[in-house]
Amino acid sequence: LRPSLSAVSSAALRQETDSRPLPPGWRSYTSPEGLRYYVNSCSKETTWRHPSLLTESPQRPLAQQNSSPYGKTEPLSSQPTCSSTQFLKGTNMSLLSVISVFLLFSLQINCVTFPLPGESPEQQLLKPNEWSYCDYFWNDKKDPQGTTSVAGFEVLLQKQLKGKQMQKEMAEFIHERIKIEEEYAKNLSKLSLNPLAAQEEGTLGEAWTQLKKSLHDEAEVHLKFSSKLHTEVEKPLLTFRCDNFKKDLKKYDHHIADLRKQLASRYTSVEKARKALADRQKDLEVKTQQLEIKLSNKTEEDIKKARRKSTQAGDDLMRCVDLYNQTQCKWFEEMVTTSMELEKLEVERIEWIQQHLRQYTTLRHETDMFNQSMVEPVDQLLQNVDPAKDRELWVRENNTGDVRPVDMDI
Ligand SMILES: *[C@@H]1O[C@H](CO)[C@@H](O)[C@H](O)[C@H]1NC(C)=O
Ligand SMILES: *[C@@H]1O[C@H](CO)[C@@H](O)[C@H](O)[C@H]1NC(C)=O
Ligand SMILES: *[C@@H]1O[C@H](CO)[C@@H](O)[C@H](O)[C@H]1NC(C)=O
Ligand SMILES: *[C@@H]1O[C@H](CO)[C@@H](O)[C@H](O)[C@H]1NC(C)=O
Ligand SMILES: CC(=O)N[C@H]1CO[C@H](CO)[C@@H](O)[C@@H]1O
Repeated sequence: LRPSLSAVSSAALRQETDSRPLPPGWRSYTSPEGLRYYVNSCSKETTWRHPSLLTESPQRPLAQQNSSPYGKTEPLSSQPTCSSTQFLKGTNMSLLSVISVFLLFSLQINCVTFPLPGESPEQQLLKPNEWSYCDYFWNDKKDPQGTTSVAGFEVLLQKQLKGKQMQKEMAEFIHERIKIEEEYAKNLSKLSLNPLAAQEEGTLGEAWTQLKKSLHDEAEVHLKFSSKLHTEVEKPLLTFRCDNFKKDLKKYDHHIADLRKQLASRYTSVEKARKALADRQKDLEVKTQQLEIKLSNKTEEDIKKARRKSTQAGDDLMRCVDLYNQTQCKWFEEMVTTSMELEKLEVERIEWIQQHLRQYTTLRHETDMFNQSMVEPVDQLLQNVDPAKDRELWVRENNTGDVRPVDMDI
């Protein structure tokens, strides 16, 4: 939509050809009707009048992002302005031309108003260099078939739900790991009680006995490992955010979705009001023309009435845009605070999991080291195995006499 001609002051028409140099920060553009208007990219002012004619405009307070309902948030590098329309504030343009420029500069996608690329001052990221959630999910995302679209916020929520699921699956995985360890321990201690070769004797017998005993100790170590895995890894992974997490997400979801719905309904009102204004303006135009060519004997009164109705329609549109604006601003603010909250939650989740997986490797490492103490005695006894000594021992106990036979006397 273009600015309607009737909205442009005649002053603007006169200044169309103004060729005086522009003060610093100002650039001039041409509307589709060929009218010149001016934009100051620093102060974000827009005007139809040559900026050298403007008296210094008062400093406008920018929307401040001071408190978040979800707790402390990081300071944002640039002031979050609700939308491109904010920079129209404080200019001395007529109401209708404000709306016109608002429409000229912007682009509506799914009822959200975005600045036209290249038409308005560059937007700064709220948190530059951080790839923050609050900067990158303003658009809706089309699914691959292009049939339905998902709100950017929805994408963030899906990430949260997936993260929750991954955390649950990791706990399950650790549980399986624990089961292997427990079964292994059970098998080891069962085997250590096995009577096989219990009757081996001597130094070899001692080493063998120690080896069997070591299996039992080893089993203990694995049992300890499995129980530590349970309390120090599995349980924390399982219980992290188990109570209200999904409910909280739903709350965020409903809140943002409600604002979007409100925005859509206000957008519809704007569209209606815009159409009504166009109709009124056309009516006024027709009546004026009719009077001029004396097609009808419409009186001045009729024209006045039509003009009044047109002005009223303009006011209506203004009011609708303002309401739309307010809702979009609210949505914007909630998007920023909530997406930053989700960002914080994700950082916490990742750090929590990292911490507990580290605990896993520490425990695992400890279990590996156990062997020293368990196997060392076995090693020692094996070193002491001495066939000669064993023979001596055995012979001592089981000999059947060392007196050898001699020749028979006659
Ligand atoms: C434990 O022993 C059983 C057979 O008694 C075997 O099927 C299983 O795989 C063993 N488990 C481990 C972890 O060694
Ligand atoms: C002009 O007004 C007169 C009465 O004042 C009426 O009789 C006539 O029909 C009107 N003409 C038109 C074209 O409306
Ligand atoms: C847009 O909204 C802001 C407040 O949310 C308001 O001050 C401004 O005048 C609105 N602009 C229009 C064109 O209604
Ligand atoms: C050897 O002597 C020991 C101790 O007296 C005894 O327990 C063992 O049964 C004997 N072995 C044989 C093969 O007789
Ligand atoms: C898990 C475990 O029992 N590790 C042991 C490994 O062996 C050293 C001594 O060599 C013990 O101090 C550890 O407790």
